[in-house]
Amino acid sequence: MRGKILLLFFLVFSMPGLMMAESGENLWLRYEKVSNKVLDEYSGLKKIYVEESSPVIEVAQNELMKAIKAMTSVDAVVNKKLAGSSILMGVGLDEKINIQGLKDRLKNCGPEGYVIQTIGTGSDAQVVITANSDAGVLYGTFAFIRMLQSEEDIAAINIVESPKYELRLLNHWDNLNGTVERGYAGHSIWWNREKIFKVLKEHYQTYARANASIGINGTVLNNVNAAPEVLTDEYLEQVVRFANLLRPYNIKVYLSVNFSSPAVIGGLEDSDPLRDEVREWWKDKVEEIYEEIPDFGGFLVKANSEGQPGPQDYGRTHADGANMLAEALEPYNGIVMWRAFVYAPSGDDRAKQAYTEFVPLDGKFHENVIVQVKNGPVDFQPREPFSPVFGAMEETSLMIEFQITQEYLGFSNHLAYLPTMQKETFESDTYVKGPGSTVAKATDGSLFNQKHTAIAGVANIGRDTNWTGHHFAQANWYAYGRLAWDHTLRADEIGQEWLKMTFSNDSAFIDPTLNIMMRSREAVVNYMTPLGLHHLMGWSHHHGPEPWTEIEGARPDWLPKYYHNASESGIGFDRSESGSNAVEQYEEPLASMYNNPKTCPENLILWFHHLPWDYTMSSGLSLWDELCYHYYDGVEEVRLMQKKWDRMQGMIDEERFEHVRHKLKIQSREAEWWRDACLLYFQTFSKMPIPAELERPVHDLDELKKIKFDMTHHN
Ligand code: BDP
Repeated sequence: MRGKILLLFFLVFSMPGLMMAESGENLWLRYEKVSNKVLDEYSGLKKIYVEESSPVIEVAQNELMKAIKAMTSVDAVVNKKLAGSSILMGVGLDEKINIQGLKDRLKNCGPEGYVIQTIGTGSDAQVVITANSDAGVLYGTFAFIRMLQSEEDIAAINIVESPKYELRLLNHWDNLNGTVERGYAGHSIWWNREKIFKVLKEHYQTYARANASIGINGTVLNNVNAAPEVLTDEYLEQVVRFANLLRPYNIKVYLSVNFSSPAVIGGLEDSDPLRDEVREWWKDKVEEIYEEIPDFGGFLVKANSEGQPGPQDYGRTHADGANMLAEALEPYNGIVMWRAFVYAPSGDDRAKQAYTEFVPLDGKFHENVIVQVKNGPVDFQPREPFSPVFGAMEETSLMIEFQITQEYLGFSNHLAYLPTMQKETFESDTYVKGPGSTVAKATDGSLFNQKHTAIAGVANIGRDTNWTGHHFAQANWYAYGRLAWDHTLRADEIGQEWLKMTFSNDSAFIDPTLNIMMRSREAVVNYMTPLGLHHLMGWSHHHGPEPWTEIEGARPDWLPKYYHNASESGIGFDRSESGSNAVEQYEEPLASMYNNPKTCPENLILWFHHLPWDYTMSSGLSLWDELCYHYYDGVEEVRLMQKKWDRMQGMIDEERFEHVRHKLKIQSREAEWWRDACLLYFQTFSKMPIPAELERPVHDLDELKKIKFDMTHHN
């Protein structure tokens, strides 16, 4: 009997990936043992030849050795000779080995791309990982490791890759006091940490490795609502340390700066960008930074937006402000990322304001300025049309900003796989240069001759052990990086990669789980803001539903009623010609298509139109009934997600399984909360019944209105 128990114990704990409790701290870099299926083949990876070492190459080499050891138990060694090595890595290999076409392939992979190629066969086979730069070798190495993790066949690899965007950044909205604006995974990993380096070095290395593995090459360390103090010695000292730590991973650091810094910390009278003294102050500050961080990336600026100071405070334009900083950074090849997320209290439709303020400035920005535009015209909603600024500024480098942290999609409580949403934006056709002028092409340099191409994602990273609060939120970090590298990748293929590395290579696990992920974002849209509704969230926390909220003294365009306009006459924001005419900012045929409710895509219909409750939808249902079905579908989908997930028990470690199960339970409850709050509230205007075949709401409207959302558990 005892023997049997021991055997069982042995079997359970020797099975790769099963049962061992996992916290998620290693992200997708777990390096589980590969299965017997590929072990033989992979065990041949014994000798590594490295052409010219450097700190970056050393990182790549160490990672590879560590991964091979963990996955195959082989202690790979560095071989001084090219001949007989199983892996050849480094820059300049094309000079040493004769592979037909390699030089041409290297020409196609730009400064940070790579070539991975197998030469020879059988026991003589060699894997070559080469590039035009050390960074390219680093990315190629991680790509190769990813293949091993996914148990891909490595007998005949032939890959040429190059990133679509030059600068691939994370934006951390981290405050110097250690809190994270819109962060739901604990406090800041950067600021207000006691023994910053000694204890946390490994932690930072995981951060750096994870980002390098997906091609992130820049990180903004502090909140766009920037404290001027970040530019004081006290904080710059820390920035220097972070820069040193991240450099071998090819990650540059950037800072968000407060436009009033010259006045606030420099003691100047004001921060007028056209005053010499102010310009000098910035030049000196920039020089000071570059003395310590020669590869400093540059500045991110939120100006004249939501109360932040900016050039308009002095009657100057965004271009005046951006160009002043650009001049200071230019000698060092630094970049200014100037955000277009602006909205003045002018009373004009908020969705129009970025375009109204920025498009007239096209061509006026210096070459090292990139205008950073949120994916949609309002604010990271579960579904928005693309921002009409994309494609409208041909003479300016434009970059897209996505939000990875789920400010409006259920925080770290809801499973919402975001690439399906991001792909929707990338693939939206702006028509600015005729059909096929997608947002991706309008930003990656293929449509316009942008000086710089870049992309930013607002990070969902915090001090939680699993980094992102929800295990599945790690997928959004991972996928953002993969899409920043190549926006043509499909959301499902990225999801599959991530699942394999993060959980298991077993298709019995992957297929249903991928299905959960792929349907999750639409579920959130349905139970929160279907048919183009938006911003129905509580006005400050942005979590639960508060379509009814009225706050004395608050800006109307911060409140849900401004957006949904529900009344007895109907619901929706009229942005057609007869309303705010936001449709006009889009190129034809989009402008006409959006302008007419009959041709407007129904998933955006209430974004562009105010329609009566009995308006007939393409399904033949009334708008009210259609709305009800969408809200109910959203809830049903989450229940289905729960059922599918429950069946995964035993296929992965219990710890992560239970954690996700618990989160899904919360999501399911909150989906009902959303559905009931919105429908019961809108019903007070529509005065129409919820279709009889649907279950009855589980809440009471008056009770729901009393819920006071408590943010303290979410930060
Ligand atoms: C909004 C957030 C706010 C940010 C702002 C921004 O609610 O916290 O400061 O975006 O992007 O979504 O600047």
